[in-house]
Amino acid sequence: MGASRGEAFMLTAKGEAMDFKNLRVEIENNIALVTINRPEALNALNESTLCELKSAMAEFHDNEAVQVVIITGSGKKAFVAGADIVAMQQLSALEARRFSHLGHDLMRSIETCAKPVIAAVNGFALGGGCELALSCDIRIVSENARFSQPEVNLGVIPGFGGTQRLARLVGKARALEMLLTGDMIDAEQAYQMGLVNRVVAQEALIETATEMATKIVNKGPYAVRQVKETVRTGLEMDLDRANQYEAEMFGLCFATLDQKEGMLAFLEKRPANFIGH
Ligand code: DAK
Repeated sequence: MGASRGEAFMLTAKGEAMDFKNLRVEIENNIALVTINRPEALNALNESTLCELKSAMAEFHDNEAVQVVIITGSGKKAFVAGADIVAMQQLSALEARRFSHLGHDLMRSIETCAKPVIAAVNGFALGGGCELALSCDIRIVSENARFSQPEVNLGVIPGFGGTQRLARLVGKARALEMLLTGDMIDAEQAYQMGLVNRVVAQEALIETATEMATKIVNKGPYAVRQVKETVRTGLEMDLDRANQYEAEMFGLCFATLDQKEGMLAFLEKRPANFIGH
């Protein structure tokens, strides 16, 4: 695998080129930086962008050259200004359901991707853009980031999981306030309510996301995968079953060479050389 920064395509684990119309994918030091690139529509998500993101996530899930994914938007104004209203305007009920399923599949593929996914939110994250950020594991945002679920202004409800993930992340009352009023909140408000992890200056956004990604890349890849999987799966269970699940996952770590290497390296006072299994 070998696409480098600046190339508008990536190579799959099988060495095939993946060309994207609406995305830039740059891979360096085991970090994939995905930039949604539809500046003329403030990076709004149309069907082909959703499909391209889904293909990219499927590839990252399997490709060992990618250990962390960062998703951002092109330009300085918008992460993603929503699902594409031009594309949605004429949808029939059946087509809208299909569009919604496509969005749901993408968001779930981000949430269940074996690699951590960081949203680097560089401006408006509205509607589908907010939902995209919500499906990521960590949200680092610039000071000009703005979040809202404005679907009620358009006579619809969120269709990519916003009614569910927002309430799970920030609680029912805060989620309902955003969903019912469609009001926009700024980066600081989003930070205060636990919607985002960190607020940084716009010029420092990708650098901060890359620093965090690098930190994660240097940990044991098997353990990183299991942390994400165990937190996600555990949150969908009651506490007793979740703790049981954690015990199973903890036990499995001791079947890996990474556990032996990690603990030996600590005792030998040297950095660990993890191999990912
Ligand atoms: N879709 C398509 N084009 C968009 C867009 C969007 N979401 N947002 C912006 N654009 C386009 C604008 O139309 C404009 O295009 P031109 O007129 O230049 O051709 C260009 O981007 C620049 O935008 P503005 O001129 O409006 O820029 P401003 O700085 O004045 O305003 C803004 C920026 C982000 C505040 C404004 O553009 C805005 O309010 N945009 C719409 C935001 C929004 O409502 N987003 C939520 C979309 S609804 C479902 C599936 C999914 C969903 C719901 C249901 N089912 C299938 C059931 C999800 C819904 C949404 O995401």
